[in-house]
Amino acid sequence: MLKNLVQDSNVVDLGLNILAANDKDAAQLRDLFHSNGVKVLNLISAPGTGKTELVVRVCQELNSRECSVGVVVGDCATENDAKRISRVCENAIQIVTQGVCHLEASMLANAIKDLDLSSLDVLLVENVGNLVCPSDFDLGEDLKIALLSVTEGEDKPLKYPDLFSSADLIVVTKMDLVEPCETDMAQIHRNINQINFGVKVVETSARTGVGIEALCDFLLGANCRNKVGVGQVNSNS
Ligand SMILES: Nc1nc2c(ncn2[C@@H]2O[C@H](COP(=O)(O)OP(=O)(O)OP(=O)(O)O)[C@@H](O)[C@H]2O)c(=O)[nH]1
Ligand SMILES: [Mg+2]
Repeated sequence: MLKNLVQDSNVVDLGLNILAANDKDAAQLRDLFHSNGVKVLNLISAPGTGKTELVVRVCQELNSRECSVGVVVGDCATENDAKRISRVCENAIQIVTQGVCHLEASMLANAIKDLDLSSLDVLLVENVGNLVCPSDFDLGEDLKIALLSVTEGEDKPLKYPDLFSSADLIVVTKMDLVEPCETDMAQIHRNINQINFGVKVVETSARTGVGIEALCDFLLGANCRNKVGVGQVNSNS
């Protein structure tokens, strides 16, 4: 029994050490992003929620507003997502985590080492598809964005409270599928509010384009720790 307890506390210590080391790396990244004036957005959701499709749409919208965008995307095993994104973004970098279920600040730092951050207005980070682990690992981002598709079930904010309660923004995806899936949108909003009262929610469909402009308006105008007034790129153009 005691042995088990000691083993358990060692595990806890190791976990805390990993998170503390990540927090240190993330603080350095945040300084780097701040000094280069780039707004960094960390997109987190279950596999298949529509992160990559949304990133593609957001890139297209931001390109049309003359914002300079970079993307870093994490995946356990493939480079598929970066290939998709590179059609609309010349700065698309894939991190293949070899099975690790989340991105860590050190992985992001390594991925962007050859990127000219000072030339970017926005850096989108698509995390590995997972509703649990990514939310523990700070990446030095300005906004943590949780995605929830209408196909996943209304209860996901309640089942994964760590992510949804710590998100600065929640993006509902695949709105074009509300009717065929008979999704109860009012219930989704009630569950989100229960877990993160008053959080900004944007409803989108990457398929139809619904909500993409509103999302980009929010992203550019949202309070930003790293750069004040990226939105001016839009309003002045
Ligand atoms: N109908 C519909 N399908 C969508 C939408 N967005 C994405 N999809 C589809 O959903 C599937 C998964 O989309 P992805 O963008 O690859 O999802 P993801 O969250 O990036 O997935 P992982 O990177 O594997 O975690 C693909 O078949 C997309 O075409 C949408 O708005 N509407
Ligand atoms: Mg993806």
